Amino acid sequence: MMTKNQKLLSWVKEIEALCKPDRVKWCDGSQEEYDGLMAQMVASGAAIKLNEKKRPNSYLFRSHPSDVARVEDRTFIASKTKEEAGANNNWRDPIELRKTLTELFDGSMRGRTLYVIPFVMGPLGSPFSIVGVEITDSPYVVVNMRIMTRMGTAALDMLGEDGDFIPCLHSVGAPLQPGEEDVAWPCAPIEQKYIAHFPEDLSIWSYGSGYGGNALLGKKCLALRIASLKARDEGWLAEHMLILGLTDPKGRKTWLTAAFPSACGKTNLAMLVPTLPGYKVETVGDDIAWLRRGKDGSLRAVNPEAGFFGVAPGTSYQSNPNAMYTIEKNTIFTNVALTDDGDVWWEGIGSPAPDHLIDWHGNDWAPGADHPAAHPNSRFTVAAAQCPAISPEWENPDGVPISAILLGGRRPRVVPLVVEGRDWAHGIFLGSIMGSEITAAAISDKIGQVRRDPFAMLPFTGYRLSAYLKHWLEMEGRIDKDKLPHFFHVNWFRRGEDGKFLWPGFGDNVRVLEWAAKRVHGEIDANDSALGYLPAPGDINIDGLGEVNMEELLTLKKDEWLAEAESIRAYYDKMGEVPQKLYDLLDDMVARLKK
Ligand code: OXD
Ligand code: MN
Repeated sequence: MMTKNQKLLSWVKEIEALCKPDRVKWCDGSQEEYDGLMAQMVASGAAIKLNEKKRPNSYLFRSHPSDVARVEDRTFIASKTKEEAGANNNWRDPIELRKTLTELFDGSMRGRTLYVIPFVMGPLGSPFSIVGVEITDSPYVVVNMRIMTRMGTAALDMLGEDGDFIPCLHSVGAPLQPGEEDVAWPCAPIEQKYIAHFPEDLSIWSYGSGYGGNALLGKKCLALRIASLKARDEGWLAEHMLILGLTDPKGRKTWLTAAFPSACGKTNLAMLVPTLPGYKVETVGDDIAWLRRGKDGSLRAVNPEAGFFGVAPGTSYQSNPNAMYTIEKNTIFTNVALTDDGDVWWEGIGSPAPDHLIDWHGNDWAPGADHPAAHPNSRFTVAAAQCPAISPEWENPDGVPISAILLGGRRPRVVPLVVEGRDWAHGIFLGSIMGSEITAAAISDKIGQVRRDPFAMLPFTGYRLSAYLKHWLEMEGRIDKDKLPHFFHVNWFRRGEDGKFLWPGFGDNVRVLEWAAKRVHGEIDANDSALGYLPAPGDINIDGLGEVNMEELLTLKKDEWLAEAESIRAYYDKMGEVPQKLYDLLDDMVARLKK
C-alpha cells in the first residue's frame, strides 16, 4: 500500500466493498502509468493514437453522443435544507440522495478496475492547496486527472499519515456482466446521471457520466462547488476566474483575474497576445482562481489546476496562438474530428475543412454535411506548463497579488465596453448583475432575454447566491484598504445596428486592460456615470484599429438602463435575501439615471 493514512485506507476499503470492482489500482502519477493506460485504451478501441509526427504523444477519444457536456440538470447540492442550497442549485435531501446513490454504486464497478487517484488542487506545499482523492472506474479520468491536477505520489506525500482530503467518488455507471464486452465510452442514461455534492461532510459522488466537469472531480466539483463552501466558512473565495499578469512597456506588472461565464473566451484572454507594442501577458490560470488575503495584506490568487481543459472549436493560430502552441504535443483531445493523416481538426481551427474527415461520432464526414465535424463542446486537455505564455509565478505557493478584477458576459446590446466600479461594494454590485443575452444558438422563446450569472458562478456556487454575494461584500474587511483591487465590468460582445461586433476583441482586448491598469495605478481620470467610471473619449488607445465606434461602445442609454434596472430588481427579488447594500446601489443607479 502506498499510504499509511488511515482515513484514506478505510475509505478505499469501504468503497471497494460497495462498488465491487474486479481490481484495485493505486495511481502513482508516473509517466509509465500514463503510457500504460493509454496503450491499454488504444488496444481496447477507447482511444486513437494520433500521428506521432504531427501530434506527438497525443490521443483522441470519442464520447457517447449522450455524454458530451456538464449536466446542470443532474447536478445536485445536498445541503441539510433546501434554503441553504438556494434557487440557483438543484437540491436533494442528503439522506435520500445518499440512499439512491448507494444503490446505484452497489456493484457499479463489476468487471472494471477501481483506480485510486490522490491529487492536489493548488501548488504542492502551498497553504492554499487542498488534497482530494478520486476513486473512479474510468481510465480516461485517470489520464485526464494526471494533466489537470498534481496527482499520485506527490499528493500522498502532501496528505501524510494524518492529513485530511476531500473524498470524490466517481463511476461511469456501466458494470460489466461476466464475459460482456466493454464499449468505447461507457456511461449511464441521463436520468441515472448524478453529480452530487454533500456540503455536510464535503464529499462528492458522481455517477453515470465520464465527461469533463462531471467526471474530473477536481475541477468544477471540488475547486468550485465544494471549495466555495470551505471558502465561505474560512474567509476566502473560490472563483470561476482566469488569472493573468500584464506587463506594460515600462516593465510594470499588474496582476488581474477575470470572471466570464463558460464559453465567453476566458482561455483566449488568459493567453492573449497583445496587439499594443511593448505589452506582454503571462498566464497563471484560465478557469479557476482561489483568492485570499496574503501575508502582505493584498488579495492573492492561486490557480488550483495544473492543466487546461479548453474548448477546441474556435481555437486557431489567429484567435489563440498560445493555446495552439500548447496543444502541439502531449495532448488529449475529446470529440474533435480526425484527419486522414491522423491529426485533429475542428470548426474555426483556421484552415478549411479537408475533403474527408472522421467526425466526432466516428463516421465519414465531408464539407457540407448537416452537422459539425467536431462537437461544439469538444475539448483539449493539456498541461499548463506547456503554454508558452505560462507565468514564472504560476506555481508560487503564495499566489500573485491581484489589483484588478474583470467581470463580463455576452451582451450584444446595452452594456458598455468597460466600466469601473466605484469601490469594493459597487464592484460586487457589478458582479451581481453580470449576465449573457440568450442568442439564437439554441431554439428558445427566451431569445433576447438576459440570463443573469453573478460572477459566472451560477452553476458553481455550492450554496445560495444571496449568501455568496454577502460573503463577497464581507471579504472587503479582510484586505488592506490600499491594496483593494479595482473592479471592471467589460463587454467584448457589443454589436452595432448592422449586427456586426463593435469591438475587435482577442489581442485587441489589451487596449481595455491597458486602461484598467492605468486606473489601478492612478494615472488617468475617468467620467462618473450611473453605472460607474467610464473611460473619457480618447483614453482607450485605438491606434491602428481603423473605424471603431467608441461613442456607441461607451455611452449608456437612459431608457435601456432604466429597463435594465427593472430587470435587475426583478432578479434580486426572485433570488431573495439579497443584501440591502446591493438594493441601495441599484436605487442609487436609478436615481443617477433620472437626474
Ligand atoms: C466550463 C468549463 O464549463 O470550464 O465552464 O469547462
Ligand atoms: Mn469554466
